[in-house]
Amino acid sequence: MRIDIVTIFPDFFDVLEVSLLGKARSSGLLDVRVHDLRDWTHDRHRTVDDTPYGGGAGMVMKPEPWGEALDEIARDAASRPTIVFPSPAGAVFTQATAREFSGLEHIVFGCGRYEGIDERVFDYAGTLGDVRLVSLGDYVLNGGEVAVMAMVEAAGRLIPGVVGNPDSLVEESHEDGLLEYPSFTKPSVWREREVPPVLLSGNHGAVAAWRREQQIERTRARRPDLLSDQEGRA
Ligand code: 6GU
Repeated sequence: MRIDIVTIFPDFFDVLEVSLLGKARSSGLLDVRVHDLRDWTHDRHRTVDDTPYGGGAGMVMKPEPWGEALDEIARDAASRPTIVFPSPAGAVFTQATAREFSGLEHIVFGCGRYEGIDERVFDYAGTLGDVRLVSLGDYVLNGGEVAVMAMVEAAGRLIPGVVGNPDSLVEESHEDGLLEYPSFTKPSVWREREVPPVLLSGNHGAVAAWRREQQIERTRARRPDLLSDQEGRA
């Protein structure tokens, strides 16, 4: 899978070199290329923003550097990429989105800063690829960089071969629409706290039933919205 990231803070993505994703990159499963948006400016100050038409606070990212960046990155691509703009005004990113992204051949992420990107860029990007505006959740970040990091990690770990044991992906929170069951390891008693006895029983059926119960109970207590989503699906 190829991922291009366009940002005014390329150093921010240095952390993609470590851990599981770093390994996936060096083994060739993931081809991540980080680009500095200012490389597509032509003035001495490498300007990427300007004041908003109609007035108001803050600055807006100029369309020209974005247009040149997208031309170069998306046009040299073998096929139409998916072009993702992280935005608090986008559709919420979920495990289903991560799964979808993990199956794509080529994703271009465009990280906005300031008060946003000139709206015409999204429309132009649609001539080069499939455009998606995606939000991490209902809160505001200073820019798209942290959101892209989260999306790359969530999607990247679902690429076959990136996570060592594929079984560990199956029983995770959100894969079946429920939160994960609680986990315990040795010792069986720690600071007067006991591991639930059923987990020491050796009865695999009883363990599976208890874990399912725990999943449903925690989801009801912490994320009742997920249970109503499921009823909607049934
Ligand atoms: Cl994707 N971008 C920004 N700037 N803020 C956010 C977000 C994205 N998702 C939640 N808040």
